[in-house]
Amino acid sequence: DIDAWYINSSDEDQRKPHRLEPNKPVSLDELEKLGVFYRKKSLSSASTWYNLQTSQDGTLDADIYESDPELEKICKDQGYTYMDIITINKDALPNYEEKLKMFFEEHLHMDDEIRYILDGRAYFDVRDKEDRWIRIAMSKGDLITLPSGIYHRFTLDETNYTKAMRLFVGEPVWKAYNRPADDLEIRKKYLDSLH
Ligand code: KMT
Ligand code: NI
Repeated sequence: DIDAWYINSSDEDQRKPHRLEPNKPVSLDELEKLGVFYRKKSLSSASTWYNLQTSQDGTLDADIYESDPELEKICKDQGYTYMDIITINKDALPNYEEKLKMFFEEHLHMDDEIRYILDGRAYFDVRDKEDRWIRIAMSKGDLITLPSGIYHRFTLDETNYTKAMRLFVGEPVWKAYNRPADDLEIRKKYLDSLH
């Protein structure tokens, strides 16, 4: 019921699932221990949500994001004061190829990366404690928070299209620090938070 798995390191197209054989799924619990907040729209029931850090169980609806009381509540509770929308496909995004390449470079940020998928699909990859890649499948209605200091990357899947809301506490800072960024205080802080 959760779409996360360890990936192989083959050089094949980054947009492919890259599952191990046999598949090695990753649970919500394991993601939570990495500080990854993943609010997954249930595959089986539109009104059921798996939720990590809070006990909210309301229903987000990506079709009414402009006036969704549940989204408003999350923003209020979490202090998200900024939001914008990025459409990632060839026609909609200027410098498409270049940006996709940037997104797929392993990096970290000084702030949490918060994304709410409004349409389409995509993958976020995060490093676990042993430095292995975990791939998290995102689709319409899913919300994810990657903690500041975690190494991660982003890619479209084979459908080549996603539309995502980017949320931020305060003024957005998009700067990415490509790996290695181990000397940054935020990286040390993140590693400390793991135990
Ligand atoms: C990032 O910093 O990894 C991104 O912004 C990914 C693309 S936004 C869906
Ligand atoms: Ni990022």
